[in-house]
Amino acid sequence: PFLENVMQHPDFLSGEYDTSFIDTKPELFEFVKRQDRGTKLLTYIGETTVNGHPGILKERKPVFPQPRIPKVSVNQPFPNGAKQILDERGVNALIDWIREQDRLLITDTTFRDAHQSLFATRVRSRDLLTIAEATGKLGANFFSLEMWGGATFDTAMRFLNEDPWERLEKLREQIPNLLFQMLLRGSNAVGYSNYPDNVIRRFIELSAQAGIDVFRIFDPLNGIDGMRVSIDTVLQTGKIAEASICYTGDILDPNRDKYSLQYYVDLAKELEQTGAHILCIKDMAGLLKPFAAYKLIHTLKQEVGIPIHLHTHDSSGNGLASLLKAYEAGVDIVDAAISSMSGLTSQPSLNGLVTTLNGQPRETKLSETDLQKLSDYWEDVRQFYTGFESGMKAPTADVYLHEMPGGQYTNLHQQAKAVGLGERWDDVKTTYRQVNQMFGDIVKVTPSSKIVGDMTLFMVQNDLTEQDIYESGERLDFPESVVQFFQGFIGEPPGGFPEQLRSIILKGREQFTCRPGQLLPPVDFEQTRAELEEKLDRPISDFEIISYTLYPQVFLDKEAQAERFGSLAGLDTPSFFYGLRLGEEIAVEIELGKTLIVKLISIGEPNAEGNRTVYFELNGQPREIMIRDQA
Ligand code: 3PY
Ligand code: ZN
Repeated sequence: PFLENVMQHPDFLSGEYDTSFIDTKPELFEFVKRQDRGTKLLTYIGETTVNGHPGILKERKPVFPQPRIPKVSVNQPFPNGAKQILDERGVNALIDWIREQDRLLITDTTFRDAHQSLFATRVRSRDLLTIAEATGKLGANFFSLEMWGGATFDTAMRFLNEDPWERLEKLREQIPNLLFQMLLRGSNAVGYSNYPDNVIRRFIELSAQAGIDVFRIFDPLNGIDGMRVSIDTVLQTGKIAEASICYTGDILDPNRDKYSLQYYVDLAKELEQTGAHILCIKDMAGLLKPFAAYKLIHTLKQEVGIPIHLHTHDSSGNGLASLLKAYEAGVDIVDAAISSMSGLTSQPSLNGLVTTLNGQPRETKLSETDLQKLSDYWEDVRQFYTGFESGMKAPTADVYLHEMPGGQYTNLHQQAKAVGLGERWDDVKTTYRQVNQMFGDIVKVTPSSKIVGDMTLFMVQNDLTEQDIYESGERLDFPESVVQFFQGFIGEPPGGFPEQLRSIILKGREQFTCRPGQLLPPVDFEQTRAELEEKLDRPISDFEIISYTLYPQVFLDKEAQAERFGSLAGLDTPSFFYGLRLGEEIAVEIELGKTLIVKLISIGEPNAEGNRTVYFELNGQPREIMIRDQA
C-alpha cells in the first residue's frame, strides 16, 4: 500500500510482469520529484546561515573547541552495572541490592535534567551519543542515568528535528550496562495536560520496551490518583516504579505549615502503599535546605521501608550541602550532574560529591579521574549551547522566594524574551511568586509551574496587579492553561482552589471534581494509525502513533521539517545552530560510510522578492540554493 512508483513494485522487481503491466498500473508511473539528500542538507545549512536558529541571537558563528572525547578501549567490554542485576535477577533483587549497598548510590542527570535546567533542553542526540560509550564504561558504578522524559520528548521534535524514540533506542544500543531512567509526569505523561489512561499505559509499555528501566513518576499537585495508573503500569512491565513527592515550601518554617513534615510523611506512606519500589523526594526548585534535608530524610527513613532517592537543584548554591545532610540521614540514592554541567539551576556537582565522600563510610566507588574525563567533554560541548543559557552567573538565594523549578527557569526566561519581556525578568520572578500565593500556594512543577508561568507572563505583559485581577478580572481573557487549571484539568491542589479567584477566572465554565483521566475517552490507536498513514503516505510505527497522540501538531511539523531538510543527525552542533562561515568546509555523514562534503562559497544579495542565492560546493561540485531572507 505504500508503493511510490514502479521501481518499488514487487512484480516489477522480480521481473514477473507482462506487457499489460503498464496499462493496468498507471499510478505507478507518476514520479514524484523528490529532492535529494544533498539538496535538503544544503537547504537547512543555507536557511540557518542566512536566518539563524530560532531562540538564539543571530551572530557570527563563534569558534568552538574540538570536544575532548575520553579514550576508552573499544576492546574492553562494558563492566556490568545495575542494568545487569535488573535484567538477570529482576526488580525485587535489584531493590534488595540497593538496600545491601554500603555506598551512596548516584544517578547521573547530565543527559536530561542538567541540560533541561541549564539550556532549555537543547542537547542534541549527536552530542549524547558521542559520549555514550565513555559514560557507560567510566560510569559503570552509577545507579542510573537519567536520560529521557521531562521536556526532552517535545523539545526533541519541536526544536531539534529529532525523534525522541530514536534517541532512546540509539543510546540503549550504546550503553548496555546502565539503568536508564526517565521522568514521567504521571497522567500528563511527557506533556502539559492529562491524557486518557490508555495513552498513559501505552506510553509506558513502549518506553519500557525501548529501554527505560526506572520510571520516576510524579503528579504536579502531589495527587496520588494522578500517579496510580502510571505506577500500576510500570509494576506490570517488571521495571522500577519510583514514586515521587514534589517538595515545596519549607518544613523548618513554622509559618508555612501547609507543606509540613507531617504532610510529607503522610504522602510518603500513601505512596509506599501503591507498591512503588522507590520513594523519590523531588525537590525540583532546590528549596530543600540542608538542615531540612536531614530532618526530612531522617524522618522518612523511619517511617517508610522502601529506598529513598533524593533529587534537588543547586539554584541557591546549597545543593551539595543538602545532599551531604541527606547522606548523613541515610538517603540511599541521590541525583547529581557531571561537574561541568552542574550547579546553578542544574543538579549539584557529581564530581564534587564523589570527592567529598572519599574516605567516608559510604563512599561512592566512582573514580574522580574518570569523572573528570566526562566533565572535560561536557565543558567543551556546553559551549555549543551558550545561546540558550539564561545568563545566570552565580547561585542566588532568591529561588527561596520565587520557588521556580530549575527545569523551568531557563525555559521561562526564553519565553519571556520571546514576548519582549527579557528586560523585565525581575518583574517576572516577583510576579511568579505573587501568582503562587494567589493560587493558594501550590506545588509548582510541570505542568502546574507552567500554568503559574503563563499567568505570570499574562500579568506582566498587560501590566496587571493582583488588585486588577480581583477588580477587573471579569473582563479579562485568562490564558487557556489557567482556565483549565481552575476547571480541575490537572486535579485539585492540596487544600483546594481559592474560590474567589476561581469564579473570576472560570466565568461559569464547568468544574470537575473527579480524576481528569476518567473523563477522557480512550484513544483508538488503530484509527490513529490509519489516519496518519493516510496523511503521511507511509507505514507508521507504534512509537510514532504515541508521539502523534501526545503532540499532534508538533509531530506533523517535525515530519514536514524532515521532508524539507532530511535527517540532520550527522550535522555537527555548531553548524546545526549557526550554519557555516564563508569558506568553511564540513563533512556530514548521512548514513554509515556515506559522507557529504559541504563548503559555503558565498551568499548573494537579496533579490526583489527578498530571496538570496547561497552558493555551495557539495562534494566539490557547485550548487546553488535559494533562501528567503527573513530579516
Ligand atoms: C519536568 O517535568 O520536565 C521537570 O523537570 C519537572 O521538574
Ligand atoms: Zn529536576
